[in-house]
Amino acid sequence: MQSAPKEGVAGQHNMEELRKLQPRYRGLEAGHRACQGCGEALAARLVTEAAGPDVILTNATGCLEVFTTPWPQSAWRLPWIHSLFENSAAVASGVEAALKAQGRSTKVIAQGGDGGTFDIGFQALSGMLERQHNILYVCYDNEAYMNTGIQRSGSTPHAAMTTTSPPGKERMGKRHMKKDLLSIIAAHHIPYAASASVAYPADIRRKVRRAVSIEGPTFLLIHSPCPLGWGIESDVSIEVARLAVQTGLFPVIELERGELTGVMPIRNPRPVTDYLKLQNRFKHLFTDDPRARKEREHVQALADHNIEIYQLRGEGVDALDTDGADTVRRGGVVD
Ligand SMILES: Cc1ncc(C[n+]2csc(CCOP(=O)(O)OP(=O)(O)O)c2C)c(N)n1
Ligand code: SF4
Repeated sequence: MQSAPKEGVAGQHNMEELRKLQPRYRGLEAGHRACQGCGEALAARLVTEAAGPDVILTNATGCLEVFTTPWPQSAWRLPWIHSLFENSAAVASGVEAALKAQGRSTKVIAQGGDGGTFDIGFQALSGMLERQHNILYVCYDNEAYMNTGIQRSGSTPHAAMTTTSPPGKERMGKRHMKKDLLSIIAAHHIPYAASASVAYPADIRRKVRRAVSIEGPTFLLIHSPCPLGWGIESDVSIEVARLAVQTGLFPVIELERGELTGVMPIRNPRPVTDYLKLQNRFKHLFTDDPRARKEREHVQALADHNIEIYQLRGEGVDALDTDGADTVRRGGVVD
C-alpha cells in the first residue's frame, strides 16, 4: 500500500511522490494519437499494465494499430506485431507455437477491434481457440469499423446509426441485432472467457491477470466507447460505458469451459433511454417518427432479456468500482 502523496508548494505534488504514483509497469505509453476519450486506448493500457512485461502482442489492423504506431514511431513498450485485419489470431498462433518450440513461457496476447474479431477475423479466432493455443485474445469492442469511417459491424447494436446503417425510410438505423459473440466463444469450451467495460478498470485488470495465468486459450471482450463513432463528448465516455452495463445492454459476465460462472450485478437497472439519449448514433430514436417509440421498446426488451438470462439483478461487488476509478484518475496501478 502507498500512502497518500504530500502536497508540495502551491498545492502541487513533489516529483518524488508523483513518480511513486506512476504505474509499476506501462505497456502502452502516452503520446499516441487516439482521439480524446477513446475507450480502446484506455482499455489497451489497462490490459498491458495488468499482463506485465513478459508479453508479445499481435494487433489486427484498426484504430488501435493506427493510433499507436505511426511509423517510425510506436507507443508500445512491448514486442508488438501488426497483422492483417483478418489474422491477428493466426499470427498469434504462430508466435505462440514458436515460443513453445523454444521452451519459452512468454504470454501471447492477440488484439483486434470488433470488426476484426466478430466479422473478418472470426475464422482465425475460432481456429486459435479450437487448437487450444496458449493465447489471450482481447477484443476492443467499439461497435463499428471506426478506423475506416464508422461502418456497421456484426457488433453494432440494433438501431444504431452508422455510415452504412443510416436511419431513413427503410429502417431506423441498424436492422439486425448485435452478434452474441460470447455465446459463440462459449461453444469452444475454452478455459476462460469474459466481458468487461472500461467503466470498471479494476475488473478489467483482475480478468486479465486471471486470463494470462491460465495455460490455454482465453478471451476478453472489452466494451470501449468511441466518442467519434458514437457521437458523444469525450468527457462522457466512461459514463456512457457505465450506463451500457447498468441498463443491461452490455452484460459483464465470466464463463469457464462454456458455463456461466460470474456476473457483475446491477442493483437498480437503469432504463435504456438513459444510455441511448446521450449518443448521437441513436438520436433518430428520440424523434416523433412513430417507429421511434417501438424501437426504444425493442432495445429495452433486449436489455431486459440480458438481465433475465444472465440473472444480472442483484447485490454484490460495488458496481461503481470506485477503487478502479480512483486508480485510473491517479494514472496508474496501486495495489
Ligand atoms: C481485408 C481487409 N479489408 C478491409 C480493410 C480495411 N480496414 C482496415 S481497418 C478496418 C476497420 C477496423 O474496424 P475494427 O476492427 O472494428 O477496429 P476499430 O478501428 O473500430 O478499432 C477496415 C475495414 C483491410 N485492412 N483489410
Ligand atoms: S475513432 Fe474512435 S476508436 Fe478510433 S481513435 Fe478515435 S475514439 Fe478511438
